[in-house]
Amino acid sequence: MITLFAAGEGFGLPEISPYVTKTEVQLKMAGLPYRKTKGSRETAPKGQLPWIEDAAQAIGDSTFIRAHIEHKYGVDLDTGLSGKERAQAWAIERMIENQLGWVSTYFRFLEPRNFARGPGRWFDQAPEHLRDDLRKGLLEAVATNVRAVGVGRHLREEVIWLGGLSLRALDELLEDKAYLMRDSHPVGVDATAFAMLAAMLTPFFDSPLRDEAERYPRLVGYVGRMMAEFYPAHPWNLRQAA
Ligand SMILES: N[C@@H](CCC(=O)N[C@@H](CS)C(=O)NCC(=O)O)C(=O)O
Repeated sequence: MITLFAAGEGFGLPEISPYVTKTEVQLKMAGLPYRKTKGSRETAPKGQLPWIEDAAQAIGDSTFIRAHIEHKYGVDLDTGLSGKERAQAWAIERMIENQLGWVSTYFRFLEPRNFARGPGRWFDQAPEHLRDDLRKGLLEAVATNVRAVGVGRHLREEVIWLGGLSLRALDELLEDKAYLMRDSHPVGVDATAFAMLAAMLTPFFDSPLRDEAERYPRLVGYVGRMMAEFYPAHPWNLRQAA
């Protein structure tokens, strides 16, 4: 059976990492049995989560994991899509991961209140004399990455604006359909979009990006729909129903 190495539940989400969420939803879409366990970046093949182990084969990175499961198990997560639609789905996924993901990281890590409430707590169980250095090290590493991809070079207001452009694009692409590419069923990119939008919409973090996302009821409804479908037992669904 496939083992999915994950970050685990947290931050009001079924899974802290949007990339793990993407992979988990894609495993569910493929109907493949898997077991999920907490993974560490230190043992991950590419130094990041998610990674999977499948019959002694270790595969890192959500996109390579998708390619592996589609190839090995003869699954097509974009079934029914034309070549052009597959290209569009890929472009949408790149926007989400390579742009919106960094904007989301900016607000999750670089807003001091959110860091203190979220990622800063990961070291609560570490020896007390190491905690501050561990927190500082993580923050510096993430800030370096966010700056390296360009997002961290902008003013906070500009980062909000950039995130808003992608949210508006997603809303326009979704239109009144149930899912991004098809009204009838979700495809591979829906796992990515759901994962990143849920990470932004979680009420756990107070963020101007969440405010931006909440301006799009169609996106909020979409996340609720995907959550109900793929994580029916998660408390998010009770909130939606209330
Ligand atoms: N391209 C990767 C991105 C994965 C990723 O950014 N994972 C984060 C967790 S959300 C991580 O492990 N970060 C630690 C690091 O980069 O050192 C994928 O699609 O799997």
